[in-house]
Parts: sequence; C-alpha cells; structure tokens
Amino acid sequence: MKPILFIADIHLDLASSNIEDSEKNSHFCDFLERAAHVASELYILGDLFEYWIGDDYTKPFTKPLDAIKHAVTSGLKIHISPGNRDFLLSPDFAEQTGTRLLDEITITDLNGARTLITHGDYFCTDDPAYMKLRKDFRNKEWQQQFLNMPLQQRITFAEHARSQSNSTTTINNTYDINQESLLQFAEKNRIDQIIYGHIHRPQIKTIESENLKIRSICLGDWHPYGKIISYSPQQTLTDKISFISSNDI
Ligand SMILES: [Mn+2]
Repeated sequence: MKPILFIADIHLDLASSNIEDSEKNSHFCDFLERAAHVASELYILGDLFEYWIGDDYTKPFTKPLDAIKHAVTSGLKIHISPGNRDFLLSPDFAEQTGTRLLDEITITDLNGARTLITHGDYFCTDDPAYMKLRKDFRNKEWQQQFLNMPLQQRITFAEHARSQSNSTTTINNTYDINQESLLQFAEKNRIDQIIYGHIHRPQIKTIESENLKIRSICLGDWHPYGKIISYSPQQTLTDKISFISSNDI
C-alpha cells in the first residue's frame, strides 16, 4: 500500500511576480504529479492559497487547479482543511476539483492512532485579538456579505489582512498554539497525535500533561519546498516519524 502525505501552508500566490512565488507554484504542480504516483492520499492542512476570496477568483490559479484535478484523476485522494487564509473554499470548489473539504477539526484513525488533523489556528488562544477576528471571519453572515462585495474590494481587503497577519505570525517567534488548550481538547477527544501547520516552524515533539501524552507534528511552509510528512500504512504511534522535503517525493 502507498503512503499518505501531509502538507500545509503552501501559500500559493499566483498574483505575485516574486520569483520565489513562481518557483513555488511550478514546484507545487510537479509535486502533485509525483505524489499521484507514489502516494494514495494527500492531506493539505490549510493555507494552500495565500488567500481565497471566492470561487469567482480562480483565474490566477488555473495551473495549480488543473494540477490538482489531474492528480485526482490519476487516483490521488486529496483532502483539504480550511486555513486562516483560505477558509472560504466552498463545497462547489471541492466538487469542481474532485477534492474533499475537511471540517476544521477532523479526527481520523491512522493505523490505530487517533489523529487530529487541523490547520492549527484554532488553538492559538494566547492571542485574543486574533481569536476575535477568527470568530468574525467564520460567521456565515459575515462570509455572505464578504462574498457579495465586488471582486476588487475583496482583493483589497485580503491584501490588507495579509499585511496585518504577516506582521504578527511570521515575525513574532513566540506565536504558537496554546499547549493547554490542545491538551484539554486531546483529553476530551482521546487524541493520540495532532498534525497541523500554521505556525511555520516544522517540529515533531511530545506534549504531555500529568495524565496524557500526545505526539505533535507541525508541518513547514513552502519556500519553495516544504517539510512534509509521509505516513506509511504500517506506521504506528510508537514509530519514529521524520520530515521529508516536498522536493524528495
Ligand atoms: Mn495559517
């Protein structure tokens, strides 16, 4: 059986003229083609796109969208979690691309290990301002109002939100998920491990409290390559997991 791949935070930005962005875009398309041969499933854990502001703004993304469709047609199952940049990906998008949109909090069984799969910002409870913003953005009425806005206005909004977010998340090294919130959730839901992204600091570690121990796997963002995880069908919770480069698939 083929392995399952986990990636996050590709932040595709097709509107950008930056050389690294265009390298990343073509690397992502190549990666998908190779992944379709070597893997059975691919989990994209949020922020596939730098921002997603509605399904009427797909034109810049034609190449990666075609690459996704092609990989799906070749037999790769693709699951996509909503990130804080692309939570507006719609069921229609999933249908068009043949992918499956995951709930923000998804718990799945990986060879007997109950695994929480999520973008990660759900647990950034140390930042109350961000949590408030997050709540507003997830509000269905707000989303509908936003999607009804003219395209140019939505682009301006997203560009502004991006500059705000860049100044807090990537520059601030202390930005992290709150371990207590995570452990509370893990205890309540009997989680053995979490796989997430968002923080852009790839790391595999054990997080524990008095009565609980979980494995925490934070994936890397892409520049143009990303640190990703390949989960083999035999892999159990006690086996060592290590990162591979998206370029080595
Ligand atoms: Mn993110």
